[in-house]
Amino acid sequence: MKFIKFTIGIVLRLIKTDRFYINDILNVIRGFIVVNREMRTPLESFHSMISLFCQTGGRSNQVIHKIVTMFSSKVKLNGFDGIVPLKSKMELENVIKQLNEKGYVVFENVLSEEICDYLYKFGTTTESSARPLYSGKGMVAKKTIIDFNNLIGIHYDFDEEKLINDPVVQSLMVDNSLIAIAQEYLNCAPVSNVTGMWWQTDFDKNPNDEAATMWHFDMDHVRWIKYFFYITDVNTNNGPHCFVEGSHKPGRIPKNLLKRGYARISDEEIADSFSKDLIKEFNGKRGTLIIEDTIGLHKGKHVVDGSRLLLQLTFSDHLFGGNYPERKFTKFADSKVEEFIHKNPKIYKKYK
Ligand SMILES: O=C(O)CCC(=O)C(=O)O
Ligand SMILES: [Fe+2]
Repeated sequence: MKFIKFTIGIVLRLIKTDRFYINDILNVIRGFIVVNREMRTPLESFHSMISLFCQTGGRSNQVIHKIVTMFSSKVKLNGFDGIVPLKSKMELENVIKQLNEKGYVVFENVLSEEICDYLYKFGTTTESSARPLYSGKGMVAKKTIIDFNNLIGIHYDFDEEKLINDPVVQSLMVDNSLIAIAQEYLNCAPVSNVTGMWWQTDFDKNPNDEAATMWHFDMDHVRWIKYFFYITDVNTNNGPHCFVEGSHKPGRIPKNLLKRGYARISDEEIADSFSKDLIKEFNGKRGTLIIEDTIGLHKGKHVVDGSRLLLQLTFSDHLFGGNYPERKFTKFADSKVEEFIHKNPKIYKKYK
């Protein structure tokens, strides 16, 4: 009942305020029809979701998400044993509580030394795309194995298809604890979405908006959660991930920042808008996991000395959102992973 009242309130507000809203709402509805049929979101629908977000201070995503959860029941999991040390249901609930309140939770030593070594080796021996951000947009990324003595970009991106077919990354993608947290936080079946791993380097001395080294909120899906794993030790100089505590909640991002739309925001603007104690910088050893709702304001701090390797997994509430290239599992880590993926098409529907 509370939800129905809340939804009607929001819808009335949207309709009352501006005719433009109605177009956006219709575009989003059309987008859901198309994405359910074709696994592809029309660009106007995606833009309308972002526009509604900015105009309603994030409340529109809450409403759309509530509706999504009505059509996507949780999956049945075999407990929540996994890489995140959750000993009881209460510990799981505490993680969700902190995510709801603060927008992030940090766990140290989540990845073992062996896994960190393995992923570091992957990161130093596999080709990645070095984006030549320094010379402007439109330049083509160069495929290369990173050479720390001869850097050619501040951001080296690994191929997603390669990552999802790597046995270690795949085992994380099916990890019970990660899926349980995503499912409880999103309150629906979590959909495995963008997986990424990249180097951030000190190649360029200035913060760069394309490399996510400036403050921003993500808006690729309706609701989602991201897992950031540090694969190298991270200190204040080599690109710690940063987040504004509580900024994931509707209404918390100031209107003057939202008015600019889906744009990058400077340190000064953040300092002017939020008290110092809310601006978090996560320094941590390799193996650290940051779980975060990146609908809130965040950035990877600009690297001034050294480099950082980070692995990221995303779970969203729906495929509605930005369109990404099709991905395919071409091999499986082992028969258990394969069975889990096949038994849970709701989670892995993005993949062929
Ligand atoms: O590099 C980082 O720490 C932030 C990356 C980011 O903004 C994202 O993955 O959404
Ligand atoms: Fe981001």
